[in-house]
Amino acid sequence: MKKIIKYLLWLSALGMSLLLLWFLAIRPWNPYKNVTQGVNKLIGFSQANLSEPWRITMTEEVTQQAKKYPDMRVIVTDAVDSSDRQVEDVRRLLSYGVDLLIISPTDSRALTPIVTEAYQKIPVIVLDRAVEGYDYTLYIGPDNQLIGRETGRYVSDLLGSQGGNVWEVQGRSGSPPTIDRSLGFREEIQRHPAIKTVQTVTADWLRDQAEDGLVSLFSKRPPPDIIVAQNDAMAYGAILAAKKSGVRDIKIIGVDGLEGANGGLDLLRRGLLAATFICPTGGKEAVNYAWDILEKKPGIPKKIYLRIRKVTPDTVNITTDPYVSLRHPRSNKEPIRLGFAQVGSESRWRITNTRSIKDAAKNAGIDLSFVDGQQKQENQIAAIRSFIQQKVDIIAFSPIVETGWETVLREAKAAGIPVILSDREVGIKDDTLWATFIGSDFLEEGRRAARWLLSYMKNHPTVDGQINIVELQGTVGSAPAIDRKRGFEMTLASHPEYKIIRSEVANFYFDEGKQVMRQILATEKNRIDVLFAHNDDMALGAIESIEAAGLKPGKDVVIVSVDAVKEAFQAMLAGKLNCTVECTPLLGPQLMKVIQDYFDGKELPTRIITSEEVFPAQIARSALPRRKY
Ligand code: GYE
Repeated sequence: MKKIIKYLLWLSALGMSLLLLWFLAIRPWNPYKNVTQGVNKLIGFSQANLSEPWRITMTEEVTQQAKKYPDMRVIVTDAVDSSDRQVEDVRRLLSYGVDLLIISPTDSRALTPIVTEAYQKIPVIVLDRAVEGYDYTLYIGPDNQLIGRETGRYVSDLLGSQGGNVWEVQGRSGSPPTIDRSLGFREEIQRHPAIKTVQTVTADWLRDQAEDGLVSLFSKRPPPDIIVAQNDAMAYGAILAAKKSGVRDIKIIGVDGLEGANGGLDLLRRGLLAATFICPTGGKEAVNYAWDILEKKPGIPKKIYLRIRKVTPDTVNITTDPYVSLRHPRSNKEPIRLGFAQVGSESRWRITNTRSIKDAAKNAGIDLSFVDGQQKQENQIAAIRSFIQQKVDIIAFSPIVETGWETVLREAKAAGIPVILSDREVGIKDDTLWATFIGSDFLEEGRRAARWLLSYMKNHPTVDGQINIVELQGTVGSAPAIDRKRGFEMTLASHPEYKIIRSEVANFYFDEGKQVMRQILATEKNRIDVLFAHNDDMALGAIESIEAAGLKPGKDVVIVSVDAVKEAFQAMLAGKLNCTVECTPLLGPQLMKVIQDYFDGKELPTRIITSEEVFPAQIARSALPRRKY
């Protein structure tokens, strides 16, 4: 009997421990279980490391901002700069049941797969270092190429026409900020042949590594005129190295612009730095958007590029947003008065865009003065001038072309009226002339059209392997025409069998698309394999001419276009169009949100890029019911 009882006790103990093990296996231990009980918005924040001052500031911003939201909690993990560790961190956060993930990757390539996995389950905000592809809800970060270009511009200002030598201190090699800042810097420097970048040092964003690397370089090479460091920590390393090596009269430039001892602003005030670029961490914005996303607010963009600002010894004590000081007081009672100068009504896209802006202004209680520029830049300029005279609170416009706006934008700034660029950008370097840009990444749209074509033609080869392309361009000098063409050509550049045999302008119009295609068919009829149209309207017009010429659109001629309007889906269902790349015209709600954010005193990012997809014909039927335009 005793033996049976002993045996049963053993058995139940074994059973209990197996149950416990199984339970722990299926529900890993969650140390935050009690503090997150009943919390509606549980955010997981996976940070790359907590050793860099900039990342410590980012994490503080996230935790502080979250406290402003009643039922939001944030769990922070520190990957101590290990990608493997960070992948584990994300897995653990997912197992805790977080509602949204914010991640600042250690390494873009290494973290892309786990970010894609998380994105299939919950919304994901990627902060600072981008991941590859588009499997995330929102990316927030600085425009690193812009930082590089701005640094290059300041170096050329400092050195003047006689030029000089520059050393570049780079962050971790292969990381997107390192690549993009260097790309932008060299793009700018190469415009000044007298300036030579004679040395590059890699210092992984760390002060010590920069200091050691530069001390050894100073012992071997004559010192340069300027050292450009890709963050302030490395710039501080350069300052210490110069001191140690007895090097004087050298100018050092950094990036980040943090407060605190030996932070960029402190080094500036002590006259040790020639300049730095305030680079917001995005922590605050990430939490604000996490809230909006979990509240299912409309108009969540795909990318937000935060505004950077150059700070020099003369400007280190001036306030932040250049527009803050210009904003004239408003009594809360009056509705915000917005002046909007539209391009015209050239396409289905444009007509939808106009409706979206008018409806959103009404819904937001914003008093809208709307002018249709009828495809003429002078009409838009005249409209902006009349808005300035009417002393509206804010102006927004869709620049028909990239150039010719500097004068009128300076007039608006002088009048203290902020300007928002909607849909299209201007080709002006001085980004203090507008408060922000909202619209699409046209370069990426061109790349997407070409990527789709490459994958499609693999399964639909031409007889001779050559692929002859006809391109219908939008308005000459307009941002979408310039960048869609560049993105398309960039992606096909390494495929010599793809040839653009004719490229003609049809100004985004249906009729012009039809007419120009008819002219092209007259001479090129049997040589055309593909039509790339910069918008659906021109493609739909061209389809009629292709049919009239006795060819089958979508079969004899493969057609890819941009916008993704409803009529393009119908053409795909009819087998006459093969693919359309989305470019959303529904910018109204985002524009009104940005205007309200502005008058709520929030600092606006430099660029807000909308979220978009690609629609090949085979998914047109399932996608059509969800289409809003
Ligand atoms: O693609 C086209 C419209 O600026 C993105 O302009 C817009 C373009 C759009 O005419 O249909």
